[in-house]
Amino acid sequence: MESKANYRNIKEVYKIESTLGKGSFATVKKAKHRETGVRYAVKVISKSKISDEEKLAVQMEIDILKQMDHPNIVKLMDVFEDERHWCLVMELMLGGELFDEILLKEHFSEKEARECCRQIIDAIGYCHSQEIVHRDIKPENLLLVSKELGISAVKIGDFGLARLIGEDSFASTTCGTPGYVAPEVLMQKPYGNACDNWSIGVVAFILLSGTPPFYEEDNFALFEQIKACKYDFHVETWKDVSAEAKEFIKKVLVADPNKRLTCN
Ligand code: 3AM
Repeated sequence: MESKANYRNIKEVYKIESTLGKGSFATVKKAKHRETGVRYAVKVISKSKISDEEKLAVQMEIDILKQMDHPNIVKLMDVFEDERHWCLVMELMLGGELFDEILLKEHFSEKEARECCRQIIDAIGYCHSQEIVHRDIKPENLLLVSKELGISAVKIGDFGLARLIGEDSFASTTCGTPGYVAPEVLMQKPYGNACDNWSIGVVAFILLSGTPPFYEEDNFALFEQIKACKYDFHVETWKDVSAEAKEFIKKVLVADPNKRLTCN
């Protein structure tokens, strides 16, 4: 732990401006670098609101983000820490979450969906090459560069559940978000990075059709559907989508992680 005397004060370097949004234990604010005038997003995490275990998770997220250097991953520029907070200075994403764009537009052209998925696949392929598994790919964690570019310029914006795993090692914690979680994660067996590729398949399915592949009000029923890999292409919603796009989905939404397409 750094001594108090070593704490750098974020307000000396950045002018903190409006609030961009709030998460469960973090607030994201807009900030301007006092010397360069460049604007950033600052994620302020209050230490008092989280458990010791969650503090370790934040430290893990920071360590992983510091290591990441990819055009489709929101760049962590700097970290300030004092007794009460962590402040993560990140690239500012002005387009909001892919999630809100999906709610607004319902579905997208195949060209837009392809460009968006290509960028997510590039970013996740990079994570996997660095032995990092993200474990929570979903539209809420995918941020858009600007409103103008829409879904064709996307970056991964949150690494809260990411873990380091080598090629031969596995994670075992059941986590993620119900509709996007891979069958092997639900089966409580050790799993590898292919769980991210499944979630990319779910996102691709939603972008192409405007509907989720797996949906049940009740989580138990939803998990049974996912484990059985039970989804179909409704004729009406998929009628304008190419055979190649459906083929892609069929190769990614595969229950056996060893038979699933990899990012490569
Ligand atoms: O509260 P909402 O959902 O509007 O999109 C993120 C979320 O917005 C936003 O901050 C809120 C809490 O996570 N956010 C996160 N990282 C961001 C970034 N790098 C960001 N907004 C802009 N740039």
